[in-house]
Amino acid sequence: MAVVPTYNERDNLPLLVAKIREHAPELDLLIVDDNSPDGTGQLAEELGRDSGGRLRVLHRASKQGLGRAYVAGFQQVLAEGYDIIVQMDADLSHDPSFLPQFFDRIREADLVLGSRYLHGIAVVNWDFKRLLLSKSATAYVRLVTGMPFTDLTGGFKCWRRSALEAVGLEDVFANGYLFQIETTYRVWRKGFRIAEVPIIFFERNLGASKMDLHVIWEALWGVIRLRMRA
Ligand SMILES: Nc1nc2c(ncn2[C@@H]2O[C@H](COP(=O)(O)OP(=O)(O)O)[C@@H](O)[C@H]2O)c(=O)[nH]1
Ligand SMILES: [Mg+2]
Repeated sequence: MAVVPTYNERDNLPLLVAKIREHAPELDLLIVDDNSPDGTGQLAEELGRDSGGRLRVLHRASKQGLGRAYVAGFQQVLAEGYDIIVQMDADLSHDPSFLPQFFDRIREADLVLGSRYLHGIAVVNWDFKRLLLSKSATAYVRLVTGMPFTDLTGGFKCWRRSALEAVGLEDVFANGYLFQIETTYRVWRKGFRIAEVPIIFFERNLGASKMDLHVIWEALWGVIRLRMRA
């Protein structure tokens, strides 16, 4: 099962679904749409009708952020009984051609993180400033939390059910990049097996990013808050 949050991703969603079908034909999809003004939710419904039950949509009333969308989506797929759960963005930054590597690694791990920095730097279409921000963020998180991973703000991950249950989704407070850090931290602290696979991250070509300065502040303070609660 893959959980994919969307907000105004009309141009990207059909391409994403086609690529997932190509690289992971068995994968079910749950689109979590926050009532996108551009009609992504209705488009997802249409894609779902052609999918033979493979693609479903969770409609939410309003935009409440990435973290809240994931919490709702994860809770639904856990209740439905799925054992392997992928999370990925809808904007094609996360290329479905990497999915087989996640499925391979999850056989001996509880959580697999897609990393842009496992072998050098694998990001396409980022300027130096953006890269520096991302690299510094991971360095900062490693320093504060002690987690040893090479990319801690990425959102391309694969969970084993037991690990996702152990996150304690109802207690997750983060919503932006911190959401990615917090969920990994919560299972790392409990001793779950975490592996990394190399991915190439492609900055979106279509649509607009929803991340803003607030999200960076949330992450800066939030990491310290995470550490203090531990
Ligand atoms: N449902 C929902 N999805 C969101 C929200 N904010 C971002 N997303 C989705 O989360 C994914 C990552 O967001 P994006 O804006 O591309 O973040 P960036 O890659 O860090 O610039 C995309 O698929 C977005 O459509 C939100 O408030 N609600
Ligand atoms: Mg993006």
